Amino acid sequence: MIDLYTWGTPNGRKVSIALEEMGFEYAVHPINIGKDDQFAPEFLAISPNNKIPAIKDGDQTVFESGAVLMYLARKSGQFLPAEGTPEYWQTLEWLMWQMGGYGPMLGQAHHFLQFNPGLSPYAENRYHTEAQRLTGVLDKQLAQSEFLAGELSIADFAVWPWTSRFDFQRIDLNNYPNVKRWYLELAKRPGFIKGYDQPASGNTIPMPATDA
Ligand SMILES: N[C@@H](CCC(=O)N[C@@H](CS)C(=O)NCC(=O)O)C(=O)O
Repeated sequence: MIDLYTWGTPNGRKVSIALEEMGFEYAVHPINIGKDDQFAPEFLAISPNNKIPAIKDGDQTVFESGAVLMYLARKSGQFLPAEGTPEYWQTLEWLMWQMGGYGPMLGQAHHFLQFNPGLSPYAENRYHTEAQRLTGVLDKQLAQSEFLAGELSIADFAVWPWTSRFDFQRIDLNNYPNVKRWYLELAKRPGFIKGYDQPASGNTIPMPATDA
């Protein structure tokens, strides 16, 4: 049994989706980041940067969602191709792209466009432009590949939950047909549906507007 410390955010959902898709049994420990649970000493002992998600597997703790996804892929032997193959490196490229760019930039887009609109036109423009650029990069990759790195992988688990916040980013997925195709295909999977709603509170996957 793996202990998952999480909240209903894109970074948290990456790991609950992975746990579902890999078929692990896990216990969810909600860390309400709106109520500062992430600063509790018991949680900081597992995740010293006071952020979800983190896991505990026996004596092993892992924080940082990219590291958690790699840990789970290795433990399950799934969703990360054999080490050293071109597909392995391609999976890590897109995982690092998410961890270093897509996630952090979209996180800022959420702050300025969704939570603090009107306060900083410069920041709103900067992060909206970056959200559009990054979604364009994703669209180009998905035009030539069903999933980010050939087969379904931890790279898709990392990126998809961020794409699902397209409304916060003021992104119309109809303008990115390959992203929309990939997003909707994954949204049908039971592992994504259940993993999206962790901690369980009745959250359903957002659907893009239908084409006019
Ligand atoms: N690089 C980290 C980012 C994690 C992160 O930003 N988590 C947010 C929720 S999505 C959080 O816990 N925020 C609480 C805080 O900053 O105090 C990861 O990928 O695990």
